[in-house]
Amino acid sequence: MSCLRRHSLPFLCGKKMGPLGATFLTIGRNHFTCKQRRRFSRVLLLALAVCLLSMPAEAKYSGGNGTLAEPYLISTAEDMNLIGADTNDWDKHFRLIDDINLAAYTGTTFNLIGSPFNPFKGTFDGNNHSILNFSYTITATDNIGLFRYIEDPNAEIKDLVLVAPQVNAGTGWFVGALVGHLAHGSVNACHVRDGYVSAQSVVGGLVGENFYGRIENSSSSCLVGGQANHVGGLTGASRGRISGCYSTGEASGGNYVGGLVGRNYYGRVSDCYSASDVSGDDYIGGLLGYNADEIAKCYSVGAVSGDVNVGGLVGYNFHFLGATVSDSFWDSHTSGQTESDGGTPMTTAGMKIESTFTDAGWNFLTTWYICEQFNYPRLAWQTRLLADFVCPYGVEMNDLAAFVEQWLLLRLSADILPEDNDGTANFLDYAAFADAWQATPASPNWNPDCDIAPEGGDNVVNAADLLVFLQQWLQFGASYGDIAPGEGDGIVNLSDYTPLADSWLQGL
Ligand SMILES: [Ca+2]
Ligand SMILES: [Ca+2]
Ligand SMILES: [Ca+2]
Ligand SMILES: [Ca+2]
Repeated sequence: MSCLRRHSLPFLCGKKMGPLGATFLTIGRNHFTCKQRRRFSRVLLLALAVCLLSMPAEAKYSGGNGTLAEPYLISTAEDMNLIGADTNDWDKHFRLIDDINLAAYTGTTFNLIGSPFNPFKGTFDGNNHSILNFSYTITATDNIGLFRYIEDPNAEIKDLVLVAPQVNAGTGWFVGALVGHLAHGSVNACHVRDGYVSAQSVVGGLVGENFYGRIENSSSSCLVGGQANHVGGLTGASRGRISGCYSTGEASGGNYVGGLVGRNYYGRVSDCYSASDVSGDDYIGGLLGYNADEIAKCYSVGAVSGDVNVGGLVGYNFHFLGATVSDSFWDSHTSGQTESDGGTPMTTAGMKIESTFTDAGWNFLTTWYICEQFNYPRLAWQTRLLADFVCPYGVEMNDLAAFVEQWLLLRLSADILPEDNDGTANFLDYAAFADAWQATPASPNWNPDCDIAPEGGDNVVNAADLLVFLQQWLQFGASYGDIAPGEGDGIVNLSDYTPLADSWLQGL
């Protein structure tokens, strides 16, 4: 067969060519031998293949590639809604890089992430950002939450705030604002604020069911309602680990209702508290409705009401199975309950004294703190606002009064200790100063805070610094009031008033 006959389109030298290749070869046909053309066509095909392979894949989300090192970046509501649309991504890693608002999605329009048949196995790092207005309404489906179903020991949701989520799953089971069903994975430092969650059974403000997973350093401020059983401010039912968590708001349902957890089948609940009001029929407790394992170092203060097995802290504790409640308290006044199946009743005043808790082995160095006589204990991770200078918690009249006292005061350079300054130079500061005497940056006893003269320092602590120190001895200067700009500028004035006004009545 002659080359020219075989050359007739669309077959060219025995190979089927696309229109592009045909055009190139047509141009060259008068100048190349058939062998040359064949070689040329091979090179062209190879070049095309290389071109196609080297084209970047269609960009997904707002960047990243879904690995742990380079998680997919989520910066918009559309990005967030894409995760649930692609089951292939449910073992990938994600990071939120901006606050996002999901108000555009109502009913069932938002794509929930993970399913019982295809659980989410990846990680989602909220990066301390917020997701606002997540809402989902459905009449009768189980496992509902922003993440429907998580199942993997390494799956993790962390550092995320859900603001004003609204979830109503009708007669569905296993429902929480953040996670419906959490199997083996972990939820760490996640918070629900001003939420509403309603379903039939196993309902929690944060997580519906904790199934051998871990919930740590998280909180829920929610109205949580179950038409039937297993309702908790934080989680409806738990067979896992819960620590460093709290709930506020309201939990109401039929049986097994608790301010924090409706029913604890298995696992330890420790260093937690509930201020949620609780109501239901049977197995109703301020912290836990029904406990079958271990509760330690917890307290509750919410109002509790029910018919049978009602307790200020725990409604029913399954002693026969070895279930325990240790070093835990409830406010026998605010709860309206003098009885509990475990725990120690305490007056409101007693609940606001640190020694009540430290005597029971609570850790007020790293786990808890308290505004004694004003407030109940809080978890150490609940950082106080910058302008919350003095007790009680929150930016209120006492903070304003303290601030006014510091008005126009200068911060003393010799106020070295304590670290957050006490506004005066006294023996405490002198001790630090003496320790650093004659030091330079090369010395083991160097402390740059003691190099206070000349202004800006001269890398030695000597007589010039001592002179300034003595001038400030027992003087009164600014301490906590200097909170702006940045780390403070040495004087308490209008720029410090701004953050106070901005956070007024917050953190209470
Ligand atoms: Ca305060
Ligand atoms: Ca001082
Ligand atoms: Ca100096
Ligand atoms: Ca200032």
